[in-house]
Amino acid sequence: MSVLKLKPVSVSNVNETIKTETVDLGNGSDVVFIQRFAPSDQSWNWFNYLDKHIPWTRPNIRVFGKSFLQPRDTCYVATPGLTELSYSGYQPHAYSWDDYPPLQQILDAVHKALPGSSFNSLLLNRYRGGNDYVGWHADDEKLYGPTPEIASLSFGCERDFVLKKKPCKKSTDGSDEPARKRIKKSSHADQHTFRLKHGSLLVMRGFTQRDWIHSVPKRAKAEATRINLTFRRVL
Ligand SMILES: O=C(O)CCC(=O)C(=O)O
Repeated sequence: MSVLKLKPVSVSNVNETIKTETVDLGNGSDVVFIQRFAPSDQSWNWFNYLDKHIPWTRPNIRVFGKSFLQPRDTCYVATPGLTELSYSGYQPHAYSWDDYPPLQQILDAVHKALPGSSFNSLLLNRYRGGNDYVGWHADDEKLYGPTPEIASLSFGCERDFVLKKKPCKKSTDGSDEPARKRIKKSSHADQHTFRLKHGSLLVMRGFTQRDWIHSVPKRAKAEATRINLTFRRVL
């Protein structure tokens, strides 16, 4: 596990200056972490609205040829006309932003904090306790392009978000290391853990989906509900 080297900078949000930390993962990947993106009261209002009004579903998905109940609730919102999302044999219905007006308000706040961003789809996740989780994966679906910016907003129960470097592929000369690593040894850690607090925003950028996998593991002590909003841009 790494000791995070955080580079603090300040960006301007709606009315105030918020502290942003950037973790350079190496090779053109980084993570921006805003611990206090949304004030606590505002975040609880959003949590309560989403918990009650979103049409949560817990679909069956296919992993390694076997059918499983997805270990968290989900819902998908997207701008009309985009390529449809499909993962693990499941194609979610795309609801409209207009169906849930606070989502547009949240999207505007995220856009304001991340200049140049232009998200048009949102995957919502609800973890009803510590047994709910998301396993190791990368959001590397073709519809997001090679270097997607993915912004992940958390409400409710704190959970760990773990990023782990993808295992190296065997190269043609029998070495386990990719060529670019052999040329210049990397000083970057291979695993990072972020504690996702109520109202925090974590953004993965650059080649993070190509080179890293992430998960929110089970946590026996996480008894309460957590809601996560993951904004992406379908190209
Ligand atoms: O809940 C989270 O923080 C992560 C969700 C996630 O990895 C995903 O939806 O792909």
